[in-house]
Amino acid sequence: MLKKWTNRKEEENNTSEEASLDPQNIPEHVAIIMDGNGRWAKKRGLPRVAGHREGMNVIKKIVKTSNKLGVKTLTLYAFSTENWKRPKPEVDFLMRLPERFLKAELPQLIEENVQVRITGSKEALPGHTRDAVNKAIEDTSGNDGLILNFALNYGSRHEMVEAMKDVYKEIERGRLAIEDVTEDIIGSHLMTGGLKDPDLLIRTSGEIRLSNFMLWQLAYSEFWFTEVLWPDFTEKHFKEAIAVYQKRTRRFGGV
Ligand code: V07
Repeated sequence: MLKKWTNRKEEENNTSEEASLDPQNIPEHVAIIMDGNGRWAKKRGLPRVAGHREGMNVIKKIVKTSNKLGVKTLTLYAFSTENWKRPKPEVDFLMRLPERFLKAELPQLIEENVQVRITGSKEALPGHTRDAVNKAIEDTSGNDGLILNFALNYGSRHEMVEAMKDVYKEIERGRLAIEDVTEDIIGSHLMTGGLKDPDLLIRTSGEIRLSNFMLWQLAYSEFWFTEVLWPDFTEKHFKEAIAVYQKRTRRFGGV
């Protein structure tokens, strides 16, 4: 067991050069916790919001790379239900980022056949944020390429509570029997309903935890953590994560 772990560490560390990827084993759904934006700014004596802005600029590169590699769904954790506790000026700034991002990128996203989606409660968002996001969803609803799914005002336990309430309601209305509640039924009532579970979770900035992100959906996913701060994250790091994923999931002719 210890030997296996040692081998695995060696393999995973041996990816510093540009990773060569197996096009047959690209993770279909990659989820990313884009952490370390505030820390990136602090290191440079800049306000936290400068880190958020820089972090936003990384997204377009990762979308491009995902498209190129054939990733089908990219979920990005943009704002958690806990993030409302941050200072109001920071929250106000963050709530302007969807508009800023979409103003700059939506035409390109449409061109690249990307479908914009949101996982999270849109009701609590400021009107200007909700409008921008709804427009992007609508304008890209005819596309059938990469699903770019922003987790926005998202919290996993809240999502599960809401899913269970929905299921209880169906039972109460006599549309569903308790005996017929399955993992699939619960899963379909989550905000990620139609999406496949992530194959790979990436978290930047050295924190080794889930922070209430997709607890149900990540049950069988591979996890890849890096010390790299999100604004410093590049295509190379993304490919490195996928290379590690491929090493871990490689099947040697068996099933
Ligand atoms: C946010 C930039 C990335 C680093 C992490 C936190 C800050 C893109 C969006 C976004 C959301 C929805 C949408 C289009 C773009 C975003 C927030 C924060 C709240 F439809 N980046 N980004 N939203 N950050």
